[in-house]
Amino acid sequence: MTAASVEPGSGTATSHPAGGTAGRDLADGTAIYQGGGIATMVRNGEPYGAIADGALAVQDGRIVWVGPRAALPEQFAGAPRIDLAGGWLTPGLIDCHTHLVFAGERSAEFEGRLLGGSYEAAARAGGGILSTVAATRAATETDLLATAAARLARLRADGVTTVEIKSGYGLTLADELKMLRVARALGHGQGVRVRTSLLAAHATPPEFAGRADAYLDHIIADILPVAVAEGLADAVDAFAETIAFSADQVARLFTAARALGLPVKLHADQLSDGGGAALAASFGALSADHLEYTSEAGARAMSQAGTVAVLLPGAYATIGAAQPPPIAAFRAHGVRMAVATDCNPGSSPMGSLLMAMNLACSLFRLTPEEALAGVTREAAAALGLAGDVGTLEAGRAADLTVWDVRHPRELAYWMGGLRPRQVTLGK
Ligand code: DI6
Ligand code: FE
Repeated sequence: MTAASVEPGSGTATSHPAGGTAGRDLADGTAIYQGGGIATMVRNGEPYGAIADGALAVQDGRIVWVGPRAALPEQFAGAPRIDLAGGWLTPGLIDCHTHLVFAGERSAEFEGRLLGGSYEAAARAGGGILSTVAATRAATETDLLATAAARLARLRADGVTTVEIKSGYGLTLADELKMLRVARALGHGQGVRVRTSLLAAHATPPEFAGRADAYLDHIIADILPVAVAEGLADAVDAFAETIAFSADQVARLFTAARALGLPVKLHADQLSDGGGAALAASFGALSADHLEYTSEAGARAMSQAGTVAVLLPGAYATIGAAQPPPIAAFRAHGVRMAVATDCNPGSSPMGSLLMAMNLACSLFRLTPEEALAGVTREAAAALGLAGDVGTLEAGRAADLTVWDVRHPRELAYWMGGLRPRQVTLGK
């Protein structure tokens, strides 16, 4: 671990307790975390980038120094201390794939699958995504904000400080913008960074039934440019699948997105191998997500493009998928792996990123270190935020989570019930 320092700033770091002891109000904007371990998640050869007896200095919401406590520079001698009390400090967690804004719920579909139905059959019968579209169109912005805020609060109580939120249950200009405005509003005042993705290409809406290409034209001509002009979309996403959009259609959308300067991401190879991973890679996508059916060639293409594999064990478990993503191929080709909740009412009604970590280990055989990297360093990369969050290094935002655990592997080990002692959003 290289220790580094920068010029002191001024201002106040905000602390947002998630139950337990509140963070100190840092009147002069400076504080030193010490008295425990620091899982920096920096790739420095140490598991978890760990510093067993570490110190981390925060000024004005940014990390300005990290290293062994014994090496803390003299300039911090008088700064207030925050005692880790033998616990561990990690980066704030990042949920890099959610559909957090939606109305209604689909427990009947869940029950139907357990009585013998399938996810695709429900979608083809007009249920599935389109039933949530109907409910979301009918909901007011106020109602959507209230229900999504409650879901976000649960994620935050898990230690999440950055969350990606997709549209995709509106599928008209007005309703997609409504969803994105709600997502943006969630980023104000709840102590969480929000990144938005326009997922208008999630399903073909009823008005365009049988005319997916015409709907694609509408997205490209009417929805995408307005979402960009209004500053509501940080990325463009699509669902490439036999029950959704073809590779050619996705390519058309991605070409338009890239022309407007937006990065892309893709729901790829979730239910079948449609070459989605390689398609995403060919557009330099930030991430390709799901990937249960991705081929070896797809993994290789992702590695070459630097496209992050976002693993979604909640959807895998809920749908009862036939095979897990090709983790061995991702490892062999050096593909970066993130882990997320995919929180949505159909395939992954999951309200805990810690649970997603646990399932990624149990169901996909990720190591606990890979799982923690998957919700910190690699999740940041999946959102294009790698320089700012996801690791504990000088110059990064002081998004910090304090855990009463003896080892960082415990974050993936407990099946529910673990909560951080303190969650802080930096600047
Ligand atoms: N794949 C998923 O897992 C979610 N969207 C997608 O493209 C599911 C969305 C839903 O079923 O409502
Ligand atoms: Fe999804």
